[in-house]
Formats: sequence, structure tokens, C-alpha cells
Amino acid sequence: MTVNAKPSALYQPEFFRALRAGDESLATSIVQQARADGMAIDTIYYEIFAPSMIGIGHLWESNQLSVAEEHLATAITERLIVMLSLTLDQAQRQPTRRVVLGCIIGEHHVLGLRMLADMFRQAGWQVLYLGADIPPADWVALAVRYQADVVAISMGHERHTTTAAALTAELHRALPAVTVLVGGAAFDHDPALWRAIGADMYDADPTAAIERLSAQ
Ligand code: B12
Repeated sequence: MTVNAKPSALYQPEFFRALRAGDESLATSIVQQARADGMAIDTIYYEIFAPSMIGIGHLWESNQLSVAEEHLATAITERLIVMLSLTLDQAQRQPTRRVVLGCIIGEHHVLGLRMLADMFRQAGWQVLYLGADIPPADWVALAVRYQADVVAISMGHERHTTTAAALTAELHRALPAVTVLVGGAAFDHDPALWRAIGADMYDADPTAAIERLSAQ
């Protein structure tokens, strides 16, 4: 009977508890209920999954969760992203706009990038999602082969800054019209970093970045 989406605040604490307990079936039913109540996929991603995983990180950091328990929470969230992803309206309204998304080499934090890939799909882009740990030369070659309009780079830790700067320069050299969009925890923590590595765009709000790119 509910038409309007309930605020994510009603679901997020319960979802976080399910992740903490490693209860996949409860986590799944919370997400299914949120969808049935009309909650948009981006709201589930950014207001339920993201803060819950950050909370799991705090527990792991303070030794209240083991590595195995953190991995379990991550695996549950990844599976739910895939589940939601399959229900996205993937009609390519701008099939000529292509985005290639990947994590810098050595970077294994993919959840934020997976969510972003789905937001691009929802906005009608052709999406090439490469995932974690991409060798820079291969990445540039693939972006050239597919004539990417946008390359989205995720970087969780500033130790990859030199690699990210070299990758960005090589992308600009090989594809002069490309827009290099960057994001991830390293940029969220240091708002000047994206300019320092020569990127064209950063936005702490991933959906706002896609709106800006789609309007270009
Ligand atoms: C799950 C997790 C892992 C998993 C990742 C599995 C996977 N499949 O993704 C595994 C177990 C692999 C892992 C490993 C490590 N991790 Co870890 N991990 C986490 C944890 C708990 C959650 C990460 C997550 O998914 N967050 C939720 C997502 C949605 O948030 P996000 O990535 O920040 O993305 C958001 C934005 O940044 C944005 N975004 C992301 N990418 C992009 C890209 C673009 C283009 C745009 C526009 C936006 C954008 O979108 C999201 C929503 O806003 C965090 C805790 C935390 N605070 O996040 C630690 C955390 C990130 N990990 C950390 C560490 C230290 C490590 C390890 C070094 C641990 C170790 N000693 O081995 C390794 C490094 C692995 C590597 N080489 O990359 C630290 C990083 C600290 C730092 N930056 O200094 C954190 C913060 C934990 C902590 N508090 O100490 N980790």
C-alpha cells in the first residue's frame, strides 16, 4: 500500500545489524522490503550500503570484527548490488556515450565503483566495468579501443597517487577528448588531490558527477 519511499534511516540501522551478524537472508529481505516500499536503487546504494560498509570498517579497525566477518559483510553487500543491478532499467538512451571504470593497480576496494557503474547504466551510458587492480597500459589500450568518452578511476588510498597521475596523463595523451573522472576515499579525504593528479573531474556525490557528464 505504501507508495512513497520510506526514509533510508528506517532501514540502514537494521541492514547494518544484519551485515554485522553475517545474516545474508535478513540483509536480502531488508533490501527487498525497501524496494517494495518504493526506495530507489541509488538511495539503497548510497544511504544504506555505503554507510553500513563504512560502519563495518570501523568495527574491523577496532578489532570488534574479524577479517573473516568483514569479508562476509562485503560479500553480502556485493551480492545485493548484483541483485539490484539486474533490476536496473538498462535501456541505453545515449548508447554512443561510453564510460570505462576501474580501480588503480593495487586497489581492491570495488564496491563504490560497482555502484557508480550501475548509476552510469541507469543514466543510459554504455558501461565497461573493469573492477579491481587494473594495469595502467592495458587500461589505456582498452579505453582507446572502445573510444571512451569518460574514464572513471577509483582510488582508496593516497599511496597510489603517482600511478594515478601517470595513468591520467597517458589517457589524455592517447585520447585527447577523454574526461578523466576520479573518486574514492583518497579523494574524499583530500579535496585538492584530483587537481594535483591532473584529473578533469571529481565530485563527492557520484550521481551529481554523472548528471554533469550526461549534460555535456
Ligand atoms: C570492504 C573493505 C575492504 C575489502 C574490499 C573488498 C571489495 N570487494 O571491495 C578488502 C578486504 C579487500 C579490503 C582490503 C584492504 N583494506 Co579495506 N576496507 C573495506 C571497508 C570495510 C569498506 C569499503 C567500502 O566498500 N566502503 C563503502 C564504499 C561504498 O565506499 P567508498 O569505497 O569510499 O566509495 C564511496 C566514494 O568514495 C565513491 N567512490 C568510490 N570510487 C569512486 C570512483 C569515482 C570515479 C567516483 C566519482 C566516486 C567513487 O563512491 C562511494 C559512495 O560515495 C573500508 C571501511 C571504509 N571506511 O570504507 C576499509 C578500508 C577502506 N580499508 C582499509 C585498509 C587499510 C585496507 C587494507 C590495506 C588492509 C590490509 N592491511 O590488507 C587492504 C588494502 C587492499 C587493497 N590493496 O586495496 C582502510 C583504508 C585506510 C586508508 N585509506 O588509509 C579502510 C578505510 C578501513 C579502516 N578504517 O582502516 N578492504
